[in-house]
Amino acid sequence: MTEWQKSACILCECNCGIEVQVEDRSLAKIRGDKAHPGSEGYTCEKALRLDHYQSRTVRLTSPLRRTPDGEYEEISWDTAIAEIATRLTAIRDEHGGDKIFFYGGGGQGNHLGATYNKALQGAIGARYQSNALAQEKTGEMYVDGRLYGGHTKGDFEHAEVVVFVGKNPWQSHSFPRARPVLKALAADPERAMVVIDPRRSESAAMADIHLQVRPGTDAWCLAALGAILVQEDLVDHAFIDRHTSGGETIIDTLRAVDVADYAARCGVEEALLRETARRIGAAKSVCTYEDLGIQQAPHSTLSSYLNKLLWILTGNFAKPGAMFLHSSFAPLAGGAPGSGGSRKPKSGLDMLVGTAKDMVSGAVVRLPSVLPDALASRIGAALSPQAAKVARGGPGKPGGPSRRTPVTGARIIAGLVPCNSIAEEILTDHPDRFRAMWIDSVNPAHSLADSASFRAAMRSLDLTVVVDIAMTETAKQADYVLPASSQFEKWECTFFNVDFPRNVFHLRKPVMAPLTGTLSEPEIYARVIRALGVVGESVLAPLRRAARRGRKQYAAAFFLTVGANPKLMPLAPYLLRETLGPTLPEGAEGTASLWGAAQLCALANPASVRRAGFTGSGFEPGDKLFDAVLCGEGVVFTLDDYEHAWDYVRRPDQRFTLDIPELVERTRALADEPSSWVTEEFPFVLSAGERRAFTANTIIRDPGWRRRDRDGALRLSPADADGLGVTTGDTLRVVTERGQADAVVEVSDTMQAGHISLPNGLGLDGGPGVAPNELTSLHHRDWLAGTPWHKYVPARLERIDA
Ligand SMILES: Nc1nc2c(c(=O)[nH]1)N[C@H]1C(S)=C(S)[C@@H](COP(=O)(O)OP(=O)(O)OC[C@H]3O[C@@H](n4cnc5c(=O)[nH]c(N)nc54)[C@H](O)[C@@H]3O)O[C@H]1N2
Ligand SMILES: Nc1nc2c(c(=O)[nH]1)N[C@H]1C(S)=C(S)[C@@H](COP(=O)(O)OP(=O)(O)OC[C@H]3O[C@@H](n4cnc5c(=O)[nH]c(N)nc54)[C@H](O)[C@@H]3O)O[C@H]1N2
Ligand code: SF4
Ligand SMILES: [Mo]
Repeated sequence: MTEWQKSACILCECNCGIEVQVEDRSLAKIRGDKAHPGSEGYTCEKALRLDHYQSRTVRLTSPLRRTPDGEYEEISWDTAIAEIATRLTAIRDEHGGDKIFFYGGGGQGNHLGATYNKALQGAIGARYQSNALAQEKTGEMYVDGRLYGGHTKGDFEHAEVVVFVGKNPWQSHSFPRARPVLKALAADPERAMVVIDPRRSESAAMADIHLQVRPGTDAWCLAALGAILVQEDLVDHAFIDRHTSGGETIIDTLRAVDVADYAARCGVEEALLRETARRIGAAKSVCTYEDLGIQQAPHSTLSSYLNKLLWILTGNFAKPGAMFLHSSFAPLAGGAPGSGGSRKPKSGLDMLVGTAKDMVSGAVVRLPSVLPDALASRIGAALSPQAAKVARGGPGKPGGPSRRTPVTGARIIAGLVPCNSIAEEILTDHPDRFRAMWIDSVNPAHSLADSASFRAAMRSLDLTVVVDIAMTETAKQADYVLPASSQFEKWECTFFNVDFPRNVFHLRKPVMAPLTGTLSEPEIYARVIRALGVVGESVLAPLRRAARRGRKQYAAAFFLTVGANPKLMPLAPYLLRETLGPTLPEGAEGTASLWGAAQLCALANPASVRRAGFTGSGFEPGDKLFDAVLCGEGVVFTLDDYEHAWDYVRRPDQRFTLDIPELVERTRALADEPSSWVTEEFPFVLSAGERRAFTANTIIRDPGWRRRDRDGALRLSPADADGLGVTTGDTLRVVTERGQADAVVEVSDTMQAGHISLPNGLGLDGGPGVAPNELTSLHHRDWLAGTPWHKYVPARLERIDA
């Protein structure tokens, strides 16, 4: 009998807990894990086909080096690491470490390696990075940062009214046990589900109210809903007075909106908009979920703002069924959400160093005798001036510092370069252009707008390194390809921990040995950083000795070492891997960075972590939390009550800051702006990249995994099909300003005339379907966040026989 081993699904950010039986390196049996505190046994149909990822993927088994004739040759790990380290060093010395750009670092299921990716950035002096969040979520992050300084989510399970904006949770999930929660919502006559989507998606088909907007017009729809709330006085004035500031200008702006005109602009009956706003205004609890339908469409950031105003104006926060801010185990992006109250860490480490310093100055622990004198004296110096201050960075500047990219001056949000700007920052002879790119756990030559430009950008760089399990579209452009162990062959986790009042973190154990020739990311990064030779034995040896004496000694030694030498801070995960790692179970060395994350989490959310059962003083709660997650099961790491959501607001006055001048101004301007961007040449709106039953970005490359829609059909309305004289099964050519592709047609009455849709993640290795970003352009992007208009690509359709 093979045993059931615990793991998680890696196909979307829900990371549902699963149990698997392994036979012959295959995931022979898979079932939902009933004991998992987040998913409680639930999975969708995709998880049951994860073996297509594990054993039906053509895996990389050796580091590869590109030869001058464009082929790839196998080289040893030692050669690969040595050559890459030499070339990174040379580029840093000639152009500066900030010219080495980092893209990715983790996917839907794997963020452990990202901690070490960050350490490599620190080791080489990189300053610019990005990942997929900067082509979907940075607009929302900008608004969140300005409003309250954290990430919000909704209590869908208990809400009376749920509003999905450009979100199809039946297929894309994004919250625990999505389908049972949606079914319960739909079945209950006392509750209501509202879906805003130009398409009658699976979720829209179950909804009580479907606002079938014209594509790209959500800003008008949401502004009209807000306007009705204001004009019909459905606003929760007590909430606005008590919990917000600066609301007057946006409320006045909404009062002036011509609802009838905006209804006409977005193509929804005014009466239906009024019914919707009244339902929202009357409900005991409302929560919303916005996703790609607005985040990858025109006015994306503005729509995020207007969407959030709906639940803010009606006081739907910090109560059952409403919106909440939440803790996080570790931040997902720079300056990201998730620490309680005013104790906003400048960076995680600053804060922990502060605690170590507080502990030492408060004589809670004594300076470890194992530290050499020289180090001890530097610590002494570091201790004196601002010991306590470091621990409390105070409330964040709204929206974070306004950093810009070096060549095009694009706005950097949450530390991420906008994805559509990356190729532009490279394909130039500007002296500040990037010279090298490190790419891990992502497939940007497939997933970023305008694939042709991204390929050209990769080829023009002095060095590109790709870390992946497979020879992807991106790997095929790289100078070096490094083979990673799969997510079932190593310790893994994600930082998609966004729940409340119970938040769950799941560190997974490997369920089988690594495939021969592959390495885990923590090991790959440790080897590269070692080869760079940036940290000497004089730092590492004392920490190793401290680790052998126990966690308390180690904690003090570690944080004081880092505190005394701030240059080591960015390397902290590496230091942990090299010094605490050896004391962990064999093969688990790479989990050492999570000890640091657990410490930060415990320190940032002291009461919530204590309520979750991790008690004690100083570094004890963090230690206990780390030991708990090492068991390999989902762990509730923070426990709150609904009103504690206020503790996560990062404002000195704990109020929401409603006035975001540039967005208020643009809200006002909507009255006179165009609400359609198609042309005579490209009259259709193509949504390039819909989530369907069997899509999962490009995580599973074997087309055989799709039970339905194998070819990834081009969906279009019966009216358009008639107009073109095509029927299901025919092939049409989709032409955009950037490219063209042939696609198999599916006539579908879920589509409105003029709107066509292709799925995401197809067209791999010459297999079935269209690679959507062969059709998208860089300049179609949000005016504020630079996020792409993947859902709004002007296109035309041509008959192939014509
Ligand atoms: N099955 C599956 N699930 C996934 C993924 C996957 O690849 N496959 N990927 C995961 C990831 S990375 C993400 S980010 C999420 C994304 O999850 P979603 O955002 O739910 O996914 P999409 O299907 O891309 O887009 C949602 C809806 O936006 C609608 N839409 C298109 N244009 C507009 C518009 O102008 N306005 C409005 N209001 N709606 C519009 C589409 O019709 C679609 O129904 O899904 C996650 N879950
Ligand atoms: N046109 C269009 N473009 C889109 C979208 C859209 O809707 N339309 N959606 C966008 C969205 S929301 C997202 S999130 C992105 C997703 O796009 P990307 O962020 O590029 O991510 P994936 O396509 O999921 O690629 C994941 C990669 O990780 C690799 N991998 C799997 N396991 C491991 C591992 O353990 N280690 C390593 N090193 N690699 C591993 C896989 O082989 C794969 O190459 O696409 C975006 N692009
Ligand atoms: S694809 Fe997402 S919702 Fe489905 S089982 Fe996997 S993690 Fe859960
Ligand atoms: Mo995504």
